[in-house]
This record gives sequence, structure tokens and C-alpha cells, in this order.
Amino acid sequence: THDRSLPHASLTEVPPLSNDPQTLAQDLQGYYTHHLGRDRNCRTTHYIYKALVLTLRDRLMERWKNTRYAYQDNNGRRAYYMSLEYLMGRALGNALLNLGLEEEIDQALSMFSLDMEELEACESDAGLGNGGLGRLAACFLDSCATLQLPVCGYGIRYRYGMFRQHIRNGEQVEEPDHWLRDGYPWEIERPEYAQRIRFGGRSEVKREADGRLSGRWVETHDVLAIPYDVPIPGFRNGTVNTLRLWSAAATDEFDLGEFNSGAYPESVSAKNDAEKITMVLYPNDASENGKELRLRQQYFLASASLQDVLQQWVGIEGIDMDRFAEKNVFQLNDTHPAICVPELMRLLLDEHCLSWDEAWEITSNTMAYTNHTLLPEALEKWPVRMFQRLLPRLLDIIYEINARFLAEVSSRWPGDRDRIRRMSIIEEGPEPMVRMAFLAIVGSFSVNGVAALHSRLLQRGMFKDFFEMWPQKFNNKTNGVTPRRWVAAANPMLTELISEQIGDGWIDDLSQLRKLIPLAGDKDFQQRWLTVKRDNKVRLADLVRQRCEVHFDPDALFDVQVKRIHEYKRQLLNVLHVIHLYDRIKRGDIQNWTPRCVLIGGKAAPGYAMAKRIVKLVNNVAHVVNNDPAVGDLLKVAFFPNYGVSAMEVICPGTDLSEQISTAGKEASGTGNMKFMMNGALTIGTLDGANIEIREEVGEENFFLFGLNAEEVAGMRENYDPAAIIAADENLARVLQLLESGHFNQFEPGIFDPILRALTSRNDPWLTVADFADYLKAQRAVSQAYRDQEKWAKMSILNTACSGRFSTDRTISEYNDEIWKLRPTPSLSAK
Ligand code: B1H
Repeated sequence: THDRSLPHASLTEVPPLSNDPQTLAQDLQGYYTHHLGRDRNCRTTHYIYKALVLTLRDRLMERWKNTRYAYQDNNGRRAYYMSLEYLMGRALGNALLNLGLEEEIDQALSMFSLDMEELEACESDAGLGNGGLGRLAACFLDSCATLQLPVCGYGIRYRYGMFRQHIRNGEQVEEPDHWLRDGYPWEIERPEYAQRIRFGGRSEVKREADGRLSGRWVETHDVLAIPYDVPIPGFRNGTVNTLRLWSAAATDEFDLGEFNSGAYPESVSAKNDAEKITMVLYPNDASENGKELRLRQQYFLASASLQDVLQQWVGIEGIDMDRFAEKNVFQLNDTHPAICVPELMRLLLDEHCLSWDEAWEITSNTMAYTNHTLLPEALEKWPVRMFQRLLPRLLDIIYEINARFLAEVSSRWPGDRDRIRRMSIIEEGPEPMVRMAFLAIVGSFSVNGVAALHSRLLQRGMFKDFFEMWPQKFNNKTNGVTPRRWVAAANPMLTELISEQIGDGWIDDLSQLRKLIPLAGDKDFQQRWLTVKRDNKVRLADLVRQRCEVHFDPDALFDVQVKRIHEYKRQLLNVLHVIHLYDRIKRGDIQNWTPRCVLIGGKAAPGYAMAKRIVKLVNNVAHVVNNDPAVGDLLKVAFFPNYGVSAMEVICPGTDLSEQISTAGKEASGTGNMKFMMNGALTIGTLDGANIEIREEVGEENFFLFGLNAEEVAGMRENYDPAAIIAADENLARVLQLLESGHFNQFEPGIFDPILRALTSRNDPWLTVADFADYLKAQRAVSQAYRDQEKWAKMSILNTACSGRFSTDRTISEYNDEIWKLRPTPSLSAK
């Protein structure tokens, strides 16, 4: 129904908009009164926020168009980031920073006595992700735009993002996150690029004389995918890239069929079934749940995005697919979009009529797979029967990929039946399963982990057989975070202090932070550094007072662990330490005491009972500690409710100590660790994920290390004896006794028994008890270091100074140099 003819050229040729405060103020007024229809009786700030976004969006719009033209003219290779999650957070502050319009907008707003912070707070977080994996995708997009790389993000426009977390009686209560309720002024709908997605039906396959499989997928139930584009501005460089999010809608004939039989309301309500696909984000960080709707979401994203790319290809290059692999690369963010492999095969075979070998050549040279976890519970497997029902044509193709792959394995290792069983994409058993990670590896030319240790463990463990077969596919890309959002926008005071000393070139060349190293010992600079930190702690303390109703003294040590709640991340180890400190205070063992404020925050997956019980424990311990008059200001504990991107923007600048205490070998990389380091926090951590690289960069003397390493953890399995460790450690025994005595659950007997059982089990996979004593020792060293504020300041400065490697600009440069090989392509826009 959309007219695809081109508009008259002059329609799109407009003079650039002016950015002087006067014009910005006029535009703001115009949007507020004319476009949004407000008048002097209107009382909500929300519409002013909206008018401001529309004013800025106009400025982005012209750069966006110019960026598209630049990529078209250049006609080079392009990359597509395929992800079920994008944890974008708020966009306003970031757009302002990247456009370089902060001062102009400040002036414009002052003409109406408006306050920027208040307007920014009107925006709800785009929480279309769970945790690190989704936030990484968001940071990657920022760096791609800043490096002027032609990369488009593809994802899903969930109507409901990550649930909102409330705490009632110390327990997590989930509430749906209706983030689109007031509209999302950054997005623009592009109905002209809608795609049709098929489900169900059956597949008819015929093998032609030349061995080619010709397939037809018939009697399908189709759904439309409607794209919504979100602008991704680069840092002051005129580039605006695209995040394209798909939303599901019913096709027209969907209702028409029933209409004729008189069941009009029934047919219209059938629209719901189609729209269900993009209704809600699955909230299970690092664990899969195997629900059919999730597989539908995955296929919906894969099929819509691949059809979109192919349609653009045909629009420019015509039907010839010869150079497709030369010009396109898809980066798969974990196995969630791995179904792209058989879907691209299907489109090339069934729609573009290529032979199997031609289609496979293209597919296996355009797909690249990133693995984000070694946890077995996160490894995606889909029942063959579910595939058969939902995506029968794709199952045919997966079987064929597997047959050809296994033939290759057996020609390299003749007679090695066990190897074939181990490597098969189909796991045999009473309920045969499709192993998505193996499908991704077989179909990709690159496979990477997200930190050096993680990549090494993949090659030696989970993917050993594949590494033996194709060592050249495997590589590492250590994660990063964007310094624009996480330092320049989140920490303006530190940004000003740094830029005053070394200029502002560090914001898009983070290695320049090294220039701060000579200043680390400078007494005057240390004082100013500590003053900024203290101001940020005051700001964080205000937030903690509002949200947790706990008083944090900004002169105390701010000790923070915020991340998803998971046993492997060992929030429990942190709580055991808190109980130990409380026990010491009660015993009067408070010589040379360093007052501490411990902040713990994070969401538990709604179906993860143990994680929810940990949330309850943190809240109960906080309640007891904070209300005990003997404790006073020596120790405060707070649980931060509804932790997310916007909360982290206040939390990380105000943190002294970053807790990165996962069981070694379990946290693939971590990225919170990097945000804290950049903002001058010191880390207490295990040799896990990117902690190892952080410690290498900053030097062991500036990092509080403790605990078993990954090898020792693996070796501990058989002879782990927590009872013996507890018996030999008086501190630990007392802590566990306090817990057992019901001191933290006086009116709810037994509720922490499952936690005690897990901690003291010989089969505890997380070895919390094994690391307790060493953790305590490291925490004592932290307390002592903090009492010497000069020493602390020096270590803090060095942490920021040595954090340059953890910019996603470095990460993305490596993806580009080694995997994508895209040409940076500036646009002709004004910066
Ligand atoms: C990470 C996930 C993840 N690894 C399944 N795996 C999900 C798995 O909804 N699901 O089904 C959602 C998320 N997330 C994290 O990725 C790692 O635990 C972190 O260590 C890592 O820093 C981050 C980014 O690479």
C-alpha cells in the first residue's frame, strides 16, 4: 500500500538547520505549541521534554540522511549487528553530548527558565536488554558511529522491556515496563520497509538431478515485521547510524478470511497473536528457558533483518549475488540470532534460486559469532520437534548443514564415532535437540569470546573439537564500554578536571588518559580528584536516600556491587563479608575502623528462586544492620531497587570500591568492572573475565586480588570440603552461625535455609566458602588503603589513567580490523 516511487528531488533538499540558541529556542516553542498543541494551562514537563527531543531530532535527521548518502556513494562493505537485546538507557543527554550542543541548549532552555536535569528525567530508559550483553550492544553502536563505520544494528522493538523491580517486605516484586506508553520521540516508523515473516505450515522438498535441494514452504501463517529506526549519533563527527527495531503486526489477509465468515471481532482479536511476538523481553540473563515464543522472536528478528538486507542489495546491485559476501557481514550477538545461518540459506536457496554450494559459500563467509558465556545453563538448545512445528523448512536446512558438516568431520577423523556424536548439531536422545552454538560455529567464519581468559577457555573446553578442526576461526575480542556515556556524560566534573589537564582528545581516543599517570603523585591534583569524587558521592548518597531510605555518609568508603543477581556473581560472598563486619562491630573489634557504605543492587530473573532469596537476604541484613544503634555510622547497607542504565550513570561516578567477585572462570568478561575503573574506583576482584586484563593494565599494586584462579576452581571439584574450611575459620563459622540463628529473619523462620544449604554443600559450584578467608584479607587491605587518602587518590587516578584499553572504540577497531574490514566513511554533515 506504500507508494515506492521516488519523491521529487527538491523535496529532500533542505538547507541545514541553525544551531544558535535563539533558533533552538524558537524550534522548541514551535514544537511545544504547534506540533504538540500545548498552551499556557499545561503543567507537565513531559511535553517540554518531547519538544526538546524533536528539536534535536531535526538536527540528527539531516546528519542521518547525509550518512546514508555517504555510505551509498562509497558503496563499500557493511556490517550488521544482530542482537535480541539493546540496553540503550536514555538518549537525550547522549545526543546532546555527541552533537556538541550542550551549551547552546543550556542557553536556549534558560530563556524559559527550564532545567535540563529535570527534562532528562522525563525520558524512560529504553531497557530492551537484560544486562551486560544488551548494554555491550548499545556501547558498540556508539563506537561504530564514532568510528564512522557503516554498521546497522538490528533488534526487536519490545513493547515491554526489562521489568521494573520493586522491593516489598524485602522481596523483589516485578512490574511490567511500559516504556512506550507516552510514545518514544526518537524513533521513526518505516512502514515502507515492512517484511513478511512465515511460521508453521509444512515444507515440500525435492532433490534435483544436480543434487540441489529445492524447497517450498507452504500453508504458512504469516506475520508482518514493521521497522522503527532509532538514530545513533557519533561523537561530534556528523555521522548518524541506524538501529532498526522490528515490531510484529498482523497481515491484512489474516483478518479478512474470518471477516467473510462473519466472525469479525474474533478475527480482529487474532491480531493479538501476531503482535504477541514482540510484546515482551525475556528477562533471564545468562540462562535460557526454551519457550516457543522465544524461538519465534529469534526467527522473527533473523528473517526480517536478512530480508531487509537482501532487499536493499537487490535494489542496488540487482539479483546477482556473486559479490554479496564481499560486501556484507553479520555479527551474531551470542546464539540468540544464530538462526540467521539457516535462514540466509533458505532465502538464497528458495527465493534467490542459488545452488547449495553457492548459498553455503555466501552464508559461511558472512556470518561471525560472538560467544558470551560458558555457563551450561545458558547454552541454547531447541527441541527438534518444536523446530519441526514452527519452522519446518529451516529444520530441513539444518539437517542438510549437519549432514555435510559431519561428512567433513568423518573424512578428517575416519571412524571417530564419538567425535561425530560430540560435534553433531543435533544432540541425540529421547528428545533430540538443535545445538545453536554448534550451528553458529559451523556457519561462521569467525568465532570469538569476550575476554582473553574466556576465549582461551572456549578453545580448551566447550568448543575444543571445533578449535581442533578450524583453529583459524577462533579469536578474542575483549569487551569495552563507551567513554562518552560512561565518563563524559555521566561524570561531567571528572571530565572537566581531566580535560583541563590533558585536553579533551581522550573522549574519542581513550588511550590518551595515560597522560594522567605523571599527575597521580601530584598532591594538588590528588586533592582536586578527591573533591570531585566526594561531590559525586554526595550525589549518589542523595539517590540512595531517596530510593533506599538509608543514610550514606560521603566520607565513608562506598563499596558497590550492582549487576544481575546470580549465584556465580557471588553477591552472597559480599553479604557474608557484611555480616562479618557487623559481627566485628558487635564484638567491639573496631580498632582502626574504616566506615563503609555497602550498596548492592540488581534484578533477579523472575523464575530464579535462589536469586530472589539472595535479594531478600540483602534487604534483611540491611534492615538489621542499619537499625542497630551499636552500628551507627560504622557500617551501612542498602539494596538499590530497579538497578539499570540510568541508575549506573549516578552510581559509578560515586563509587570507591568496585566488587567483581565472581567464581573464577564463570564471568565471561564483565563490563561494569570497566565503567567503575574509568570513573576512578578501585577493584576488589578474582582472576576472572576482563578483571585479569584490568589488573594487568593498572598494575597489581593498584588492584585488590583474592581467590582461587580458574584452574584451581576446576581442580577443586572432587575434594571440596566446605565443612572443614568452616571448622578451621572462626570468622566464617561465626558468620554462618549468625545466619543460622535466625538473626536476620526473626519473624520468618527458615527462609535462609536454602542459602545455607547451598553455601555448605560439597557440590556448591561457586565455591563461596573456599574464597571467603582470602576475600576477607583483601577487604582488610582495602580498608587500610582507604585510611591513607593520599595513597587512595593515587591509586584511583591510576585506575582511570590506565583504563584506555577498555573503550569500545578499541574493541570495535579490533572487530573491524580482524573481522568486518569496513572502510571508515565520513559523511558530509557539519560536525
Ligand atoms: C552474558 C548472557 C546472556 N553472557 C542469555 N550471556 C540471555 C545469555 O536472555 N537470555 O537468554 C541473556 C544474556 N549475557 C554476559 O555478556 C556475560 O555474563 C558478561 O560476563 C559479559 O560481560 C557480557 C557481555 O559480553
